[in-house]
Amino acid sequence: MERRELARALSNPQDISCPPRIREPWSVLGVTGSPGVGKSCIVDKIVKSWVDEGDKVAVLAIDPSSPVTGGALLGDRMRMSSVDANDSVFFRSIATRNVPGGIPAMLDRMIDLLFHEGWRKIIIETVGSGQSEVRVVAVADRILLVEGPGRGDIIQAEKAGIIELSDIIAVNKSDLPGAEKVAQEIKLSLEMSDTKPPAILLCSAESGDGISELIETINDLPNAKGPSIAKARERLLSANQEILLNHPDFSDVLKSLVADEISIADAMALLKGA
Ligand SMILES: Nc1nc2c(ncn2[C@@H]2O[C@H](COP(=O)(O)OP(=O)(O)OP(=O)(O)O)[C@@H](O)[C@H]2O)c(=O)[nH]1
Ligand SMILES: [Mg+2]
Repeated sequence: MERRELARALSNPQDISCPPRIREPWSVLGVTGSPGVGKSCIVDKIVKSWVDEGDKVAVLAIDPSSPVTGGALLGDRMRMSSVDANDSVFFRSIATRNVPGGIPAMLDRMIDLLFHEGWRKIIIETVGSGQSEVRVVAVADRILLVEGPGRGDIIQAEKAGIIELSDIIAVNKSDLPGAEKVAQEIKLSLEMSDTKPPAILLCSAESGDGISELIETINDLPNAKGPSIAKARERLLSANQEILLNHPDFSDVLKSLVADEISIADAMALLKGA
């Protein structure tokens, strides 16, 4: 498929029909974290490294314009970078407003198509650490959480369950004071958890410190046949949400709820019916 054709197909994800991707070896890396922590800078390094190894890499950036960076797109940076990766890199920004059926379902289809078209490494970058980001990033096979010094977002990520979902946590901006402290805090908070803790690495996308170690750790993440409990849980919840949102009577049921004609239990019964 030509790039233009691929772009067009990705614009209509509801029409995509291709076989589901093979999950082993893993191919989809989710990158999440608060606005401005350096996700795109890190993604940029990962992309370069994978392209150097001969991979074709597709990057899907979910709602990439954040108030912090003023919407500086990864794609722009990549085009300016010294690596001539044009044939091996595919970028796509995805707006998340008004997606019927929810974003995870749409993403899943897009990823299957990209995989089918030979993009064997796919990165999803998503901002934030709320409940909806958890759902989005759970589509990925492996998850990198990016943190930074002086933020205190770690508690938010913890609450939303992102830490539980993460395979690696990178504390970026290690060139700035406070990064070490954040890494220590994360380690401490993980001591309480009963699941296998993710690797925690300090790095600086600015100076390059720790970046090759980070990429090596990502590359060495083991292949697993199925998702972790935490990922499976989020995928199941997404699928359930998709059923509700795609139900032909969804808006009618909403109206009946608003008019106080039915209860939530009635609504659920109606929406499961079809
Ligand atoms: N000092 C320092 N600055 C960094 C580092 N990594 C990224 N930055 C800067 O942090 C800012 C945000 O970087 P991005 O990579 O765009 O961050 P992001 O997490 O993708 O941001 P959003 O997508 O807007 O949420 C930019 O000005 C970068 O130059 C780092 O390791 N050290
Ligand atoms: Mg970004």
